[in-house]
Amino acid sequence: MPPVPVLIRGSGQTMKWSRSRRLFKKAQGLIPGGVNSPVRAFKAVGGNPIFISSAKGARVYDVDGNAYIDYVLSWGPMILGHAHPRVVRALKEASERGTSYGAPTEPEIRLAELLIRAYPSMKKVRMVNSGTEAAMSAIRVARGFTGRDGVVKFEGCYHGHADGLLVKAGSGAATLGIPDSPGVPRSYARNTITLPFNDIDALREVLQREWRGIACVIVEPVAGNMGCVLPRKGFLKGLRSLTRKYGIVLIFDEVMTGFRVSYGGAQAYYGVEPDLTCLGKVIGGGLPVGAYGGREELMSMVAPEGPVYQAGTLSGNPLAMTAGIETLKVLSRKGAYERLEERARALEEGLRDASKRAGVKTRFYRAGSMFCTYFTDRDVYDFRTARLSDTGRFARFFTGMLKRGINLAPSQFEAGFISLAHSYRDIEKTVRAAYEAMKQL
Ligand code: KE4
Repeated sequence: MPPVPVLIRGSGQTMKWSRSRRLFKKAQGLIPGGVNSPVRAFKAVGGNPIFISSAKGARVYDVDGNAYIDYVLSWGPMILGHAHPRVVRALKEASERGTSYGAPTEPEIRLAELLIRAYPSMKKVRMVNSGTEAAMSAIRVARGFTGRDGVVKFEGCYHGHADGLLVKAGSGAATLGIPDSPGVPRSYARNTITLPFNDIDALREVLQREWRGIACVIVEPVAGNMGCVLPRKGFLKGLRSLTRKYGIVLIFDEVMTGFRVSYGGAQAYYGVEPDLTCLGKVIGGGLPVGAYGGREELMSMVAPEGPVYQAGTLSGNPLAMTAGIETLKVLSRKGAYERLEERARALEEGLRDASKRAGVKTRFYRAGSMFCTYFTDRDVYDFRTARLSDTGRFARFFTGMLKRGINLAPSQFEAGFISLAHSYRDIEKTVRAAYEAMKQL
């Protein structure tokens, strides 16, 4: 049993973080930046990250005994809430049968069936161990299938850290990418064209000129890595018709939106079918997982059926499959998404009202149970407009919420998430904390 956590102490003034501070100092001597993924280091919001010791339902508990209502949810996977009894029980039973065999297992078939049933655009699916692997592999399949090298992505969309995707828009009309990180060879970056999200005219113009060299267009159908940016009416349908016209593979990166914006992801939510889909997060129930799948003629390219090589020691790991299967079984129950929608709507209405009463200009965007509050008085529809948000104000808001026992994503350019475990009381507490934190901005 996790340590019995101390309840949220008052309005937050008594919140102590001394053990987290000590652990962070120690971690920094052993792990780059003290974390195993950069955003966790709180660099965008200042201060030291809180070290989590346990989690249950809608709450996480830090090593100093503080409790927080959690809207990070491990960056999306914990849609049932933390340590769901059904998932924990199944994992315990599975781990007693061994944790990995390096051989095919029945749970891989069961999860593949659940994914293919939920995503009719996927006729076959391959399990991998992260969203990065899913996106990297899907792009390789698109290149193998088309014999072309070029990739089009959109500014502010993140598809994992494969070299060819750590690319920013080239200067001027060239549009050819330039590396967005040291270590990415220019030769890789040159194959990637980066365009503004939601700008279908820019895509039309580039494809008219460059289509012969473009293997795929990859997009987050709802962009969750620059906050939460919704596709404009016609954008996704425009991607679909332009890519079809030029024989270009359309890849929906639904690592975040899959089973999040609806059980069938953004493609069901917006009614646009891609050629390949990347999944992750929710489908592993909190264990390392990714998947990519799509049209038969594309997926039959994948080794050992076809010539496009891709492999993984722990791909289809029985524990990750088990956690994923149990998570999707709970999500497929009648009323699950209505419950998520009701709570997400209550949070949206509450936060909009809190910012109005506090006299703070914000823009709130939501797709299903993923959302973002920007500190700006202008509409946000791409990376340029997202960056107009006052990140200093966001940082102060983030800290004010943390002190009041609310754990938000430590960056203005991340999405927040709600789980089935969040109660109306949790939402009320969150809205009250938001009003108090905004008043102090
Ligand atoms: P991973 O390799 O982190 O499993 O997945 C990469 C990825 C791919 N596609 C989308 C749409 C994603 O959102 C992600 C990862 N999301 C971030 C959150 N912004 C993970 C958090 C982190 O990097 O620590």
